[in-house]
Amino acid sequence: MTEPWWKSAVVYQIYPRSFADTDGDGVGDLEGIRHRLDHLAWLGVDALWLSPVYRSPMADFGYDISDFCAIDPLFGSLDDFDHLLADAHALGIKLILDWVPNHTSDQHPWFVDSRSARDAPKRDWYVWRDRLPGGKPPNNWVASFAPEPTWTHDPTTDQSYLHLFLPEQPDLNWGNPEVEAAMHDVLRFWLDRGVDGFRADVVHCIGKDATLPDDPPEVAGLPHSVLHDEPLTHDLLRRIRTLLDSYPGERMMVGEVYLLDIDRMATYYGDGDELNLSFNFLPVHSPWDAATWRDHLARTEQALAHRGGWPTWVLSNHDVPRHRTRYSGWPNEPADAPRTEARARAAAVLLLTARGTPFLYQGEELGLLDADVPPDRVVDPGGRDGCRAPIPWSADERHGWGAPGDAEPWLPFPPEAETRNVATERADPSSILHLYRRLLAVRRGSEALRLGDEALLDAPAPVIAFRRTAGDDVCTVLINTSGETHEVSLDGPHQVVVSSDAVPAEPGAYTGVVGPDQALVLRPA
Ligand code: TEU
Repeated sequence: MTEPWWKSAVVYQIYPRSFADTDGDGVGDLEGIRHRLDHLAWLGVDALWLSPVYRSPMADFGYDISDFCAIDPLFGSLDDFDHLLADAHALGIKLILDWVPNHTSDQHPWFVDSRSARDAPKRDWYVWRDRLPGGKPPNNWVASFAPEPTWTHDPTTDQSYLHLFLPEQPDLNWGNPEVEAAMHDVLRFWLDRGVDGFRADVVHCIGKDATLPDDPPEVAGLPHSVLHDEPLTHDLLRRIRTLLDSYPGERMMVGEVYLLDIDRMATYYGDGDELNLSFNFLPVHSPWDAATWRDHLARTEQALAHRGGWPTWVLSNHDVPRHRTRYSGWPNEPADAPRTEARARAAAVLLLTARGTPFLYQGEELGLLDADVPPDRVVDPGGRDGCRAPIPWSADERHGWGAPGDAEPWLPFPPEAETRNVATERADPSSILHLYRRLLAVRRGSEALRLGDEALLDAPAPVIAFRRTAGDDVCTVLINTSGETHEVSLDGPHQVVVSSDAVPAEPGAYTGVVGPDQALVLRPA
């Protein structure tokens, strides 16, 4: 049986504002992505996920959508989108879109109608409640980004509306069948255009118990979005899955299920009839430490195996500091110390060899650190600007962003952009960019790495060791998270296929040790 494409694919997340700009306004656009497809094909990724490009007032940089079926003029037009999709497909690259089902912009015509009167046709498309006595919000839920109630009182109708995120992002009421039908129509609109699937934003939040019960006091300070876990959502997901499966070509959905509990997250795969994939965010919030990662590998297998669920792995995205930044900061260690790059390289080996679908975030293949964003350039209400800095394409001062006289990019560049940019790293076979490319090529050529079983091996405490097996194809992976050399004895002689810190010359023999911050992919000799 052939496995669906999304099990063996490597997905590359594009944050369009910061990827590549063609019109000189300092904000990336769809044409920018299209012009760089050759580079992504050279790198060897299988699929792209685009963060939202829909019409939006940009209160949350596109996650507040005022028209789900239009491209924001900042990014281009529907024609540009069709052109991008066709060119990506011509290169054999799939394309998935971000779908934001939990909320709209407060400027969306649906919400404009909803807030206009208590008997407005779309009143019930959103979640409206009376305040409690004393003017208190209807429940104790806490919004993301700021520790504020998830409720904003609207004087026009003297009721409050629910928003798990910004007040500019009112939550839809999926309990209303008209909302469900309208959001299915949005999926169909893009499926009919040919997209290969969706990354579904906070999709675990869409089903809501109409009584909206308080969060328990012991967790009541946490954003409600990381706690929300309602049975109703599973019914909604099954119907979404039926819709996706009614299209030819293995259309898929990966859910952003932001529950920091792998067993609860795993329930969103249903019995193979809900999400195709779900992000696993625990590792994103973990240190670079072998014991922790062995636990993630083992627990992920346990949680998903009995459901036939397929794991996902992610180290960075547009919501958290980049992993090279997170893995630095050891006492007295500056963020750009040599070890931080070595760790980022070792982490790339882990990300691209663990069993499951890896998601790369644009720029991690360059080893980027977060940008240092001075207070007068902060734009995100969630404090996430650092990881959203523009991609440096070249060594010159503008790094590929417009011509002299054009607008400055919307955020400052990351550190070291004179050397840590696409052109410079492409010219240097020892760069981390070339390491990612080698790993992607080895992965593509190995059934074991793409789809094989995974077994943890015994190794010294600071070394993560596992074996991937598919028939005769066997790959052993050793990842040293420490600054010391460790011996790891294997069953028989092995060849080094990829070393995180070296340019591959002739494949060398494994010497029985893994060096400081080094990761190795090995095959039996
Ligand atoms: O993020 C959801 C989310 O809950 C976190 O990533 C969030 O940053 C964290 O909880 C802060 O409290 C998704 C998108 O990825 C993010 O960019 C959007 O801002 C958010 O949904 C709202 O659409």
